[in-house]
Amino acid sequence: METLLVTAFEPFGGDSMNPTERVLGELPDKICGFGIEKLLLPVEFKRAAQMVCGRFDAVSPAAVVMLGQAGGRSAITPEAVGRNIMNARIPDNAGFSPVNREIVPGGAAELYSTLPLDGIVTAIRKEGIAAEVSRDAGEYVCNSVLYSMLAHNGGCVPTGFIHVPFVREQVEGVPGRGNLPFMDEDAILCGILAAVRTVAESL
Ligand code: PCA
Repeated sequence: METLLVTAFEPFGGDSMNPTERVLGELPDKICGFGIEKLLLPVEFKRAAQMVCGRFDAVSPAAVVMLGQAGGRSAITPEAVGRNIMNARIPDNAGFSPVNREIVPGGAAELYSTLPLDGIVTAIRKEGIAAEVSRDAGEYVCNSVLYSMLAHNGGCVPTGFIHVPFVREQVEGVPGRGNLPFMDEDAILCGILAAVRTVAESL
C-alpha cells in the first residue's frame, strides 16, 4: 500500500504539549486507500530535518504533510513557501540558536510547497473551520523542515507544511498569552483530516 508521510512536533518553548503531537496520535492508520506513516519530530533544526528526509528515503511516500504549531494564529494555515534562513527567537530543544544562517548553503532563497493549497483551504472551510494560505512559515524549525524536505525531494511528490493555532490550555491562564486566539482541539483534528484527505484524493 502506498503511504502518506505525516509529521508533527514535540513541545517547545516552555509548553508541555504541542497540538500537532496529539493530532498525529489521533489520525487513522489509513485514509482514502493510503497508509499513514506517522513521524514525531524533535524541535531541533538539525535532527528534525535529518529525520524527515531519512524517513522520506525509507518509505518513498506518495506525499508529505508536515504539521507544526504557530501560536497566535487563529486559522489553520498551509504554508506556501519555505525560505532558506534560520533565525532562532528561542534556542531549539538542543540549545542551538542560529542567527541569519542558511539552511542549505548557496541554496535557492525560496522553495514552494507542492501541496494543493487552495483545495486544502476549501476543504477545511467546508468543515466550518478557519483556514487560509500563509506565505510566512517563520524562520524557526518548521520553516527549516519545510525547506529541507523540498530541497531533498525537489517537490517530486506533493510536499508541504501546515501550521495550526494554539489550543485552549496553551492560552487560558497562561501569563502573557491571555489575549491570543486558540482553536478547539477537535476542530484542529477535523481540519487536518480534511487536509490529508484532500492531498490523498489529489494523487
Ligand atoms: N512550531 C515551531 C517549531 C515546532 C512547532 O510546532 C515553528 O513554527 O517553527
